[in-house]
Amino acid sequence: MKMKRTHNANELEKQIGKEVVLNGWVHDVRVLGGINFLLLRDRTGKVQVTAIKKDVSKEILKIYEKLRQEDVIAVKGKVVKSKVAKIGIEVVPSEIEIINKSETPLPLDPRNVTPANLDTQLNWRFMFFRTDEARAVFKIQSQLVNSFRSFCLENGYIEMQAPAIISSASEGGAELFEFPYFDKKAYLAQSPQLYKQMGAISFEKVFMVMPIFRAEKFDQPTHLNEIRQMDIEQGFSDDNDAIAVLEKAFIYMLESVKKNCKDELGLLKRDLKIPKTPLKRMTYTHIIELLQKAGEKIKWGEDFTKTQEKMLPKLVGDDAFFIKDWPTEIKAFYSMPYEDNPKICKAYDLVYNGLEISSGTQRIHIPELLIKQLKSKGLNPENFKFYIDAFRYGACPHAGWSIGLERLTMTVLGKTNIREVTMFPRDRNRITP
Ligand code: AMO
Repeated sequence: MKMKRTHNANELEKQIGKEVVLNGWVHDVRVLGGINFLLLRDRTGKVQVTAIKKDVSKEILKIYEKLRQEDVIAVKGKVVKSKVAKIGIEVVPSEIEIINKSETPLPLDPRNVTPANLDTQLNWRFMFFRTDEARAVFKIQSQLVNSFRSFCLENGYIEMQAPAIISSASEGGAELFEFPYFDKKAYLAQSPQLYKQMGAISFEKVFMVMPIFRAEKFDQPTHLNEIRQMDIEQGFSDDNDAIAVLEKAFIYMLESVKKNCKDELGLLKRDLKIPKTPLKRMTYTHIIELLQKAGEKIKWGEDFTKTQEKMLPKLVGDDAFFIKDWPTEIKAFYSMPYEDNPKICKAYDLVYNGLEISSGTQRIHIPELLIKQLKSKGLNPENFKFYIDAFRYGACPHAGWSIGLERLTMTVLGKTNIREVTMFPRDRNRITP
């Protein structure tokens, strides 16, 4: 590579009349004879490089003939004002270097002239990343993760690093990926649950972002076998304290996307509305009544189907709301039951645009109660000894929650399949690329 970039495509406005070097890809090329165009793309945008036959060397014209979409190039040239180019600026080339040729035909057209179907997008992920749409989706996802981190750091949480190799289930036995670990069995973490609790009873306020793994066999547009969870856990807190923090974090993240990703939202034609706070706190029992009134066949004690979840915004009258006080039987073993009615527990979900994007509970910090709950779920307390014992030495009451990054991205962008907003989705049928 002879010519190193001096400017990005979006930095040319102040360079009119000057010579620059651009590095990037051939997004499009048109050789018309008298006048030849190429559209150079880099991570900041696209700029037209125009060669009029009478103004440029023969060599440049020969290179235009050779250029193909997605070739990697360097262009040296003068920045000039343009009446035809979209951004009002173009570059007249004095030298073009082909750094690396692309093969043809392309498996997918990054110009999106004919959009590829989802399977092709997933098979050719790196090529799909070159489309404007992918850039917008994943910039917004990056903003969501980073705003979660900023929220936590601004509010005094410590970032924890929880293990991905674990020795016992953290959410229930059925969905574990098991693998041999020297002379023992080990599992891929279903969540950082047990570890964030041990963090919170010592550091008080912790957060983490980590991949988690679920061996769920079904094939749903809302489920993957590997996702990223954004978790918080905090001491001296009950369910209502944790719900209040979840509300703040959620709104903070949406506002951050709205403020910092205007162009990306525009490109995706997404009018992101920030839900009004306080969000409604509905009880599980109330939601069951609403569903039953709407003609759904669901009994108290059952979880909602995804179709029923989709009906909820209309029934509740809001895009985002909490559902709290769930039946203890359908929530994880660590959920704190109400003292006066142990049939329900201090658990909560955040539903946004008809999908559960986050859930959490106040935790059981009393060892004997924890042992009882583990047994009632058919789990062996022996396998959880290190965790139960952690609550024997001054464990403060604590609560927390987890937001699924992919589900949040999906609902923020109004996408219908979680794979669209996952860089390299892992499901039952896909472990490549
Ligand atoms: P839960 O299992 O509800 O709770 O997960 C929390 C959030 O993670 C996301 N999520 C998923 N997204 C896509 N595909 C999946 N298979 C999948 N599984 C989970 C969802 C969900 O709301 N430890 C508790 C949280 C806590 O109590 O702090 C837990 O993991 O967005």
